[in-house]
Amino acid sequence: MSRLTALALLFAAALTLAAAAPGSPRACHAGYFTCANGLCIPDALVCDGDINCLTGNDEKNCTRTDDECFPGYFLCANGTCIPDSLVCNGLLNCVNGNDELDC
Ligand SMILES: [Ca+2]
Ligand SMILES: [Ca+2]
Repeated sequence: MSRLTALALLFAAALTLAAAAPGSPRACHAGYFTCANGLCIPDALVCDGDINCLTGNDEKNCTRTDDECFPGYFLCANGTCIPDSLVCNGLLNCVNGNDELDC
């Protein structure tokens, strides 16, 4: 590899790094979630069932696992929560129907 090629590669790498820094969304402090409009809300308000970001994106892409449904709610296999009263009621309320399994 010639010295010129090495310099060109270094220059390209520097450009790539520089391009990644600006334009990235403004980060909130640790423990805070960044709303799409740049507002910061405490992590505890993310996926709590109430919309706290004006944009509502704190309640989007909420993938719940295990026992993360509110008390009195059943966790579907796709991560949504349905009221316990809908479990084993003869109707499929979870997308994949797992509320009607093991009845
Ligand atoms: Ca929320
Ligand atoms: Ca059901």
